[in-house]
Amino acid sequence: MIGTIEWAAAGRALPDQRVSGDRAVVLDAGGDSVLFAVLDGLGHGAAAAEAADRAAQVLSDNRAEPLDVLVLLCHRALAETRGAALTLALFDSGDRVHWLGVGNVESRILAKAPGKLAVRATALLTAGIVGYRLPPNLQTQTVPVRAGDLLLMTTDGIVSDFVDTVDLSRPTSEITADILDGHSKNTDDALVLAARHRGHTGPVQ
Ligand SMILES: [Mn+2]
Repeated sequence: MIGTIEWAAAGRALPDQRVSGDRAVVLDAGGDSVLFAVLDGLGHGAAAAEAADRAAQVLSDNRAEPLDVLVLLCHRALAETRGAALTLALFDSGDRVHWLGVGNVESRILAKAPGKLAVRATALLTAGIVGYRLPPNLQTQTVPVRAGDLLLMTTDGIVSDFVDTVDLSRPTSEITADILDGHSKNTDDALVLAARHRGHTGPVQ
């Protein structure tokens, strides 16, 4: 738990590699806001991990900055690395998620709908590589969320056919473990992060 948010991440390196170039970052951003980030250093192995680690440090050091500023700071810091894909998702104190991504880390918000699961929102993917080439416009999207909604962020080592298999009633630790087990590729590092919004009114469990 961080603030009112239950979260978990599961990941693993490409088979035969010692380190993963995928990272999950979770930061208290102040003012009841929580910043989630998923990074995928280009390629795999130690050089990918170094790019991801540098970006994670920049986010930690500048966590209260607006999302587009964070992307620019990471871009600068990663100039001498091989670069990374990066998606940021900020839960604010007003039941909203703000997100911004460069490259192919996918983010979506799943919600309970009568009799089924609904995708409330999917983050736009913008082409680019942090550290090498940013898209011309860094446009943060804002999505309203309700208590119980689940944010899922996945690197491209996860096949996105997992969406229909998610059981929202289960803890995030089980949801992420299942997605990693059943939907990861053998050709890349893989990471999935899940965060469940508990809402800001009423008792927190
Ligand atoms: Mn990858």
